[in-house]
Amino acid sequence: MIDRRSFEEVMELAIKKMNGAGPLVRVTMKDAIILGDLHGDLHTLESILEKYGDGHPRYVALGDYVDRGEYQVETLYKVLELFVDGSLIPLRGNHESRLTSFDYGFAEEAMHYLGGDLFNRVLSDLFPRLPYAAVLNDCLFLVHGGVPNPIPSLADIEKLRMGDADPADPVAFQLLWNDPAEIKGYAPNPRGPGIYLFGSDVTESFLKINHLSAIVRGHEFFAEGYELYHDSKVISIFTSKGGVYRQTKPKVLRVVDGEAEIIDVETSQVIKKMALAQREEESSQA
Ligand SMILES: [Mn+2]
Repeated sequence: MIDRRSFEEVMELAIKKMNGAGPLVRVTMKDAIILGDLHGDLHTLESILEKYGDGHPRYVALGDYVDRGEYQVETLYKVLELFVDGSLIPLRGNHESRLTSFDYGFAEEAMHYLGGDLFNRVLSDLFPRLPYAAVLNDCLFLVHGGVPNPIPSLADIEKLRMGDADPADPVAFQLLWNDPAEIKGYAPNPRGPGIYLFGSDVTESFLKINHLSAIVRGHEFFAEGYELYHDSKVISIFTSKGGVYRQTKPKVLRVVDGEAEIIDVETSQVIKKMALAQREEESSQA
């Protein structure tokens, strides 16, 4: 188990590094590995690191590091350590918030291993500094949940206020909480008030106005570790077999050479390969 002082040290370094960074990260990576929800599954994270090594940067993680799994504090610690050394960009998930921490296990584990003061700093100083979304290679939109209602531009997302312990702005909140569905427009999401399901036309418009080719997100559990929505324009990735997710086959998404590959973490098998349309080329040909 990590001692409090080591955790505090890494957290302080991470907070310092996040200071002044905005809600939207723009990043270019030649060979990127994208991780879905980890939920305290340290073993899966470690096996990914073993297989794909480090790089600067190499990984983007879509949030939900804590709650539900067996090693929440250690998983968060590892994520922060990778962020500090420059190999991983951590986004914020809906579980990086006090709205969830007290109901799904993180509060209990963190109070036990870190103590109340440090746990409170995680909630008030660390989680609120995590970015809401990233754009990878000017092509992919990476986010924990999905497209908010009404459809925002990237400029709208860049203007979101950072530092909310619980994202109060409806756009920020929905980026972390919304889910895709095979519908048109928006529908109320059974997850709760202020949360929406977004349809294929929403995805199309969002990608079009922002000149992007696909959305990669986490937030939903699938036993196979992934799901494709909206004609594969929304790729949902799940990377945990911690706690209640024991039966999952965790996946990562590798983005390399203009292709996105869904890879099974345990077998290293490429399950699906998708060409990433270059929006700019398309429009210049039109
Ligand atoms: Mn989630």
